[in-house]
Amino acid sequence: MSFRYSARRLRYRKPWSSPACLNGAQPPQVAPAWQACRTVASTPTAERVLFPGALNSQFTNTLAFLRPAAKEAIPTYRVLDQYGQVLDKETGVDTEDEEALKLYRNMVCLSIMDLLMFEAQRQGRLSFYMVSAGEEGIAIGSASVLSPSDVIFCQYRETGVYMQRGFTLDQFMNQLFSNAKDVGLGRNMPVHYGSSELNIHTISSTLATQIPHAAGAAYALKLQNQQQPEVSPRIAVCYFGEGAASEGDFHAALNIAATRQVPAIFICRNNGYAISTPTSEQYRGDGIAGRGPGYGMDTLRVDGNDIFAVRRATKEARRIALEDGGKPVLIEMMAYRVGHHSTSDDSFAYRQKVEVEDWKRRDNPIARLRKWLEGRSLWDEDKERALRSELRKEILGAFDKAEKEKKPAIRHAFEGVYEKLTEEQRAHVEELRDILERYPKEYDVDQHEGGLESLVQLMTEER
Ligand SMILES: Cc1ncc(C[n+]2csc(CCOP(=O)(O)OP(=O)(O)O)c2C)c(N)n1
Ligand SMILES: [Mg+2]
Repeated sequence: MSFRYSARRLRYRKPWSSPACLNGAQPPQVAPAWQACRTVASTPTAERVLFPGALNSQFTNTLAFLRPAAKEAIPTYRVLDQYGQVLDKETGVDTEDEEALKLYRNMVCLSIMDLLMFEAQRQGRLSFYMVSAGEEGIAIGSASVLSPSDVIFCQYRETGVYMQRGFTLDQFMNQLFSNAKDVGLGRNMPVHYGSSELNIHTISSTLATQIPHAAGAAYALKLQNQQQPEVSPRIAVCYFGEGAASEGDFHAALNIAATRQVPAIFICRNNGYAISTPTSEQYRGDGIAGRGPGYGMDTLRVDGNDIFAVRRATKEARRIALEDGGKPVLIEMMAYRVGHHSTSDDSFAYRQKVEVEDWKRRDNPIARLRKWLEGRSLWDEDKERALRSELRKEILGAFDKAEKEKKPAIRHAFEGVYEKLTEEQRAHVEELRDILERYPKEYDVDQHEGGLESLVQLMTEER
């Protein structure tokens, strides 16, 4: 009975119903299988399976398991070789010289800021910091080809995305010092930046939570793009490490993004480590890119040390992501985490110094772009020295200003959760005020904007 029903359904379905298709001819090129066919089953004479769960699979009498280990690894896309030479002279580099110089400036700026802030943490002037060393090209290159209206979700090692989008040195420093000018009101730990003006969601330490958020945002954008055809379409872009891709959230997010066909790019930074855990202990497949086809996603692996490859890949991914109203794309960007995981980590406890030194010497996104610039006579040692000294001054200027600012008003610790303070919160405010008044030597409230007065104000305003 069910067979007859299925056969009848097949007759009405074009082009899946064509005898050529059922007899094992080339699969039709029209609508993707998931759109064309939902509840069909096979006929006894068919050479292809039309089960709802595995569409268009050919029958075979060869017992052959898929053996991924016997397959070639997914290739890694490059535009430049490690000497800064263009590999395909005909296609060349689609980045103007001016633009390349700006990208170089931002990468150098990020690397100097990283060195200074890492040192500042060691001096006890900051509580925490995370560097991007070796991964500057991924963040800066990808952000440089997105639309400013695209919505971005970062992990925590994408400071370059913020920098490329226009987050200023003052804004970085205000957040790092948790001062009164921090747009996050001092509520987050350092490097957990956020910017609604730049369409970048605030970073959360909890790994992988940003991935389903991005899939959901992309679904909202898909609807918005459909409903507002007069507005330039937008996509969601999500960054995460290969370690975060071991979380359940990664799988749930990519699957929902694929089944809903949302306009999103998922950018995995594969830097070889999740703190002390090497990739060899995270997965057995071909990296993170190897998972893309499993979700039915267009997928690419890119050399993250090559900023031109990163840019071209991201640009093309954005085009694909907007195809047919939405199509998620996965890109795995390969780089090596040159620095320690964070200021709380000493990576030489779990990896050899020589391994890091080797990578530093072998390949680096900044050195590679510099070689290309030098090859075009756009750069030299004098320019390098001048740029470094100028940037160092700018960063230290912002650093000094931010360090001198007051801390945020204490009232911000209570506000912004409920529209009005709850009774319990009011009791907490009173309790805190009492403690701060009783122990003035332990708690220097004057370093906070408004001192104790901000709590008094909060209680009177709320009445
Ligand atoms: C849910 C969760 N589990 C564990 C941690 C602790 N943790 C913080 S960063 C990190 C490693 C993440 O590695 P990866 O995603 O590869 O990013 P990378 O640091 O290499 O840039 C871990 C395990 C966390 N923050 N959240
Ligand atoms: Mg990692």
